[in-house]
Amino acid sequence: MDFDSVKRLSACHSKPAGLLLQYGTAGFRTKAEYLDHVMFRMGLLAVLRSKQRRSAIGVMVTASHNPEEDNGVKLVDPMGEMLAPAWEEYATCLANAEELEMPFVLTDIVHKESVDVNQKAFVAVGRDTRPSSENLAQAVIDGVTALGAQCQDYGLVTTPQLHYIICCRNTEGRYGTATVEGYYQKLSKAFADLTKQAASGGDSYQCVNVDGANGIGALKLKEMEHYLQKRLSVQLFNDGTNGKLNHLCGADYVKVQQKPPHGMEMKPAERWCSFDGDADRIVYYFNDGAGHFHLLDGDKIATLISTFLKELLVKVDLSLKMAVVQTAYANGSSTRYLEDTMKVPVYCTKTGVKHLHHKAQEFDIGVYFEANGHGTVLFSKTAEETVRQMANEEADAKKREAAKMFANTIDLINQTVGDAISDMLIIEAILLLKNMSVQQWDAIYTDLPNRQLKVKVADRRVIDTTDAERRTVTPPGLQEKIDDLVKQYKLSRAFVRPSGTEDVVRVYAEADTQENADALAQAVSVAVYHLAGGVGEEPAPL
Ligand code: NG1
Ligand code: ZN
Repeated sequence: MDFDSVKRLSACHSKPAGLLLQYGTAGFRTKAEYLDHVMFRMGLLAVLRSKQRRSAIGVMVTASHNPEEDNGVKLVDPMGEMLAPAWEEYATCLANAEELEMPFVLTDIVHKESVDVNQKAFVAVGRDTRPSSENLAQAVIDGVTALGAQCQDYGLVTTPQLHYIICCRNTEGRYGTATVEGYYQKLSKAFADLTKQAASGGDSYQCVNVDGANGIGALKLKEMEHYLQKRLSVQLFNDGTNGKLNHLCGADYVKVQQKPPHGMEMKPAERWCSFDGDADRIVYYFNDGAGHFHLLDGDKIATLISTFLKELLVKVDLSLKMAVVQTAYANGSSTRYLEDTMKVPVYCTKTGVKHLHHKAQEFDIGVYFEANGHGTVLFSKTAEETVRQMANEEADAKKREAAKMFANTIDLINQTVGDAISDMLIIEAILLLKNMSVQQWDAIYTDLPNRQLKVKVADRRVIDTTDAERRTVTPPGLQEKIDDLVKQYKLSRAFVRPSGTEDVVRVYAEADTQENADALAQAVSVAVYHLAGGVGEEPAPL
């Protein structure tokens, strides 16, 4: 490999002295001005990964729901999944190497992973709408070309579109056509075929209001409208024409603040949803007649989708193994409903979709969602093949129709990663097929009141967790204190963990009333502040 040209080009993307970063929950993420060298180096790493896997690899420049000033980068593996953990470590080493160390780090990766340096490589690059993203994407392209590999710049795309494109490229088109247009065509055809199966024939007027977080999702949804051919009427807000990305809007704001995006006038019974900054998360909400805000988050979405799939399973009379995967942030009521009423096995993994995705792969139908609205459904090869065969060959007309519905559902879901557009279409289709209102969906179970808070500490690594992040191991005394506090409230639960995307410790609490959830979250925050080296003012009561 030509390390001379790497050295020469790397000098144009030099690393700020002393800067250390880590490949976190979803790649590198920090202020955009610190990321130029990381981008160049992730271009290099993507080439090595592509050579090793003999497949196309994706590099997405985005910081998702973070403020507009931040940016970040995540690598996409061959089947559209997140980068393998061992390579996350290489990514961290490479990002933190001093200029002179770079050739050694690269050679080390080549040896450890038996990379055939003569193998051809292909890297696809995508970016979100942040002002910093264009230059940062160029730095990735410089890295790819520095190693003489082929690079395709897909420009502005949502994160899930890039995942889809990578999966299509590496499956010789079996998953779909590897273009943004191919994505629109696949999803809109599946949506049309699925909604045509509704009792109404799918022609009833469906209207959804979308908060695009002033990001890429808004842009791409506008592009897609023409493909949907009025099967769904979308009213788009926060489309980026004047507001700031993720500012007082977007899925994370709505979920964490438990209120609608700033300035939205929501009429009772109107159905609303919010995307995040790179359109891989979605949450729904509405105001009831009394003006109360109701949030339908990732847990409610997982419940709606699994109810629908379970009903389909009964109709097609197949015994496929289905499970739901959640994280510690899942509302206790959702877990109870899924396990006790729906009788679906539920698993809890660490935060971060890579963990959920991995677990969901163990089942024929693995539904996974983070409470924040990031999630999708995975189908095993057996499940897909059986359902598709039944849709074509089943003699029993009712079963055949149900199998077709199942196959259309599979085609509508982006199995590579959580996808706000695909999730929105599947939710809209299910509501239509089940003739269900957003209020009826909300009434499936009642969320336990909950609160999420953040605490600033000097070094968040002092907190170590176990049991899928539901208990702390260090610092000493913290878990005992949390246990004492939890005992003081009814239906209560609380946990803390260091964030992988922000320099904070996250606190989560739920209890029988909002006042109690708030009080518990605040008391736990104070405990974190005292036992884990809090900085600044002690957390004040809410
Ligand atoms: P951190 O900052 O590690 O909590 C957040 C989300 C994750 C995941 C990542 C990536 C919460 C509590 N955490 O991670 O679920 O989505 O961002 O975007 O929502
Ligand atoms: Zn995102």
